[in-house]
Amino acid sequence: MVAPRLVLVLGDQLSEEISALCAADKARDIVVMAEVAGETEYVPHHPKKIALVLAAMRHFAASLEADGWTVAYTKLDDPGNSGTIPGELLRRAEAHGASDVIATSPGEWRLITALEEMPLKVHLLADDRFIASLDEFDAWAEGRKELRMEYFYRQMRRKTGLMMEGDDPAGGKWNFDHDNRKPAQADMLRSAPMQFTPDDVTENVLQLVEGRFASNFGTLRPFHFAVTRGQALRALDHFVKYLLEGFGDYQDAMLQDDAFLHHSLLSPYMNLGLLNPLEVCQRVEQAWKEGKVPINAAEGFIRQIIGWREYVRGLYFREGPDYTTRNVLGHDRALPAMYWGEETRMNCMAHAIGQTESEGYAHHIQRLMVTGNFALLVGIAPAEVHEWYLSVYIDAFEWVEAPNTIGMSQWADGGIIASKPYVSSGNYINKMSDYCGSCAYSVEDKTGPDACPFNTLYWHFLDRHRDRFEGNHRMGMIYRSWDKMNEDKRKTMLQTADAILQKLDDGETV
Ligand code: FAD
Ligand code: DLZ
Ligand code: SF4
Repeated sequence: MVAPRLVLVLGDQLSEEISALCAADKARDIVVMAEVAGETEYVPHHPKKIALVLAAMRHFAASLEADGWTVAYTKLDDPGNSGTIPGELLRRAEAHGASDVIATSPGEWRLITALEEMPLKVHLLADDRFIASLDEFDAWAEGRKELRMEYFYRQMRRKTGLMMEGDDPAGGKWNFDHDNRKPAQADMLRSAPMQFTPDDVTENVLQLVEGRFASNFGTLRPFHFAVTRGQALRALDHFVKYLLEGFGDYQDAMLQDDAFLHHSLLSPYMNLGLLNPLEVCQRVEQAWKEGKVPINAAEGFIRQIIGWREYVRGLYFREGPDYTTRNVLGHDRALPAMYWGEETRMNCMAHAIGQTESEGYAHHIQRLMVTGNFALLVGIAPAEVHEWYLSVYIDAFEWVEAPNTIGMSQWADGGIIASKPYVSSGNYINKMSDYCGSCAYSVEDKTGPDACPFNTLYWHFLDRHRDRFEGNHRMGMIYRSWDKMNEDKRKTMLQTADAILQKLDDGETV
C-alpha cells in the first residue's frame, strides 16, 4: 500500500480550492487540521477571533469529511495535543507512517520557517487564492522608485477585467474617491451586518474559549459571525443588497452609536478562506451593472480588495521576515493602558477601543485615523502597536495586518507604503465623526489642559521629525503654516504636548 501524505489545512486556509487540497488525493491522503496553543496564544487574541477561527475550522473539517476526505482533527483540549502545528504533523506522521506533507504556504513568516525546518518532506505550495501571485507582484515592483498602490490597482483592474470597458476604466476614471468621504448621520433604518445564531458546534467552541481565554482583552458573547461558507455567502448577499450602496459615500465616516455603518465586515471571511476575493468583487460588479449601486460605491469597494488587499500582501512577502521589526522613526514609548480598555478622556479613543473590545472590529478609519494616528503622534514602539492590532481584530493575520500597521499606519518602514505619514489634528476626526461633541476635551482649543490632545501632539510630531519630513513635497505647506504661527503659540503647544506625553509616561489618564 502506498503511504499516505499529510495535507495541512491551517485555520485561515478554509477553502475547498486551497492548493494543498487540490494537489492531494482524497483516496490516499490524510488532511491534518489542528487547534493548538502555539496559534491561539502567540499573541493574546481577542476571544471572538479565537472562537471564529476554531468554529470555522470545525465546520470546515466536517464538510471535508462529508465530501469523502479523511481528516485527522486535533481539538485544543485533546489530551495528546502537542501544542504546535509542527508537533501535530509529527504526531500524525508517526501514527500513519507518513513522511511527506503537502501544505499551502502560510500567511506568516513565523509559520513558514517552522514548516521549512521540519524533519519531514514538506512541499510548500503557493497560496493562489489571491489575484496576483507573489512573482507577479515582484515583477510589478521591480525597478520602481515608488510602489504606489494606485498603479498596482490599475494592473489588477486590467487583469481581472473588473469594471473595465475594453482597455478603459468604466465611467472614464480609475478612482472615484473624490465623490466619497462624506460624514454620516445617525440612521435608524441603516441595516447592520448579518448575524448568525451559533449552532452546537460553535456553542462548544464558545464554552472552550470562555474557559481558557477569559482573561484576554475582548468580549466573547454575543457571538454572531458566519462560520461556514454558506453563511459567509449570505453575509455577502446581505451587504450587497442593503449596505453597498452607501459604501463609497460613507466609508470614512465614524459614528459613536454605529460600529459598522456601510462597511461589509467581510474581511474575516475572505481572510479565513470562506469567501474568495474575486467572487466578492464580481458580485459587487454585478450589482453595479444591474444599476443597483452607484459607480463610486462599487469602484471604491473593489479597489479595497483587488488594490489594497493584494498590494499589502505582495509587500509583506517582498519585504521579508524582518518587516515587523522596522522602526525608522525610532519610536519607543510603551503602549498606553487605554489600548487595553483602561480609562481615557478622549471620546474618539474610548469609542474606537471600546468597540474593538466588544466587537473585535473597528473600520479602517477608526484603525488608521484614531488609534493608529494617536500611537504614531505619541511615538509608541511600532512592534507594540503591531502586536496590538494582530491581537484585537477578528480579521488580523500578519500578511495583511503588519503592512497596514507597520507601514501604512506607523510609517515605520520609512514610506514604502505611505508617501506621507497618516497623522491629523482633531479637526479631521471632528469632520468625519460625531465623537467630539461629547468629549471631555475641546476640539477647538489648541492650548491648555482641555485642548484636544490630537491638536498639540500633531505639531509636536511634525516638529520633532522636521528633518525627515520637511523635504517631503506633500508636507512642505504644513511646515510653512507651522513656521508662520506666532512663536509663543508654537512654544505653548509644544509644552502642552510634552505635558500629555509626560502623563502617558507616568501612567496617568489622558
Ligand atoms: P470594508 O470597509 O467593507 O472594506 C472591504 C474590504 O476591503 C475589506 O473586507 C478588506 O478585505 C479590504 N480592505 C480594505 N482596506 C484594506 C487594507 N488597507 N488592507 C487590506 N485590505 C483592505 N485588514 C485586515 O483584513 N486584517 C487586518 O489585520 C487589518 N489590520 C489593519 C490595521 C491597521 C492599523 C489598519 C489601518 C488597517 C488594517 N486593515 C486590516 C485594513 C482594514 O482596516 C480592514 O480590512 C477593514 O477595516 C475590514 O473591515 P470590513 O471588511 O468591514 O472592510
Ligand atoms: C489565528 C489562529 C488561531 C487563533 N488558532 C489557530 C489554530 O488553532 N490552528 C490553526 O491551524 N490556525 C490557527 N490560527 C490561524 C494561524 O495563526 C494562521 O494560519 C497563521 O497565523 C498564518 O496566517
Ligand atoms: Fe478625539 Fe479630540 Fe475629538 Fe476628543 S476632541 S473626540 S480627543 S478628536
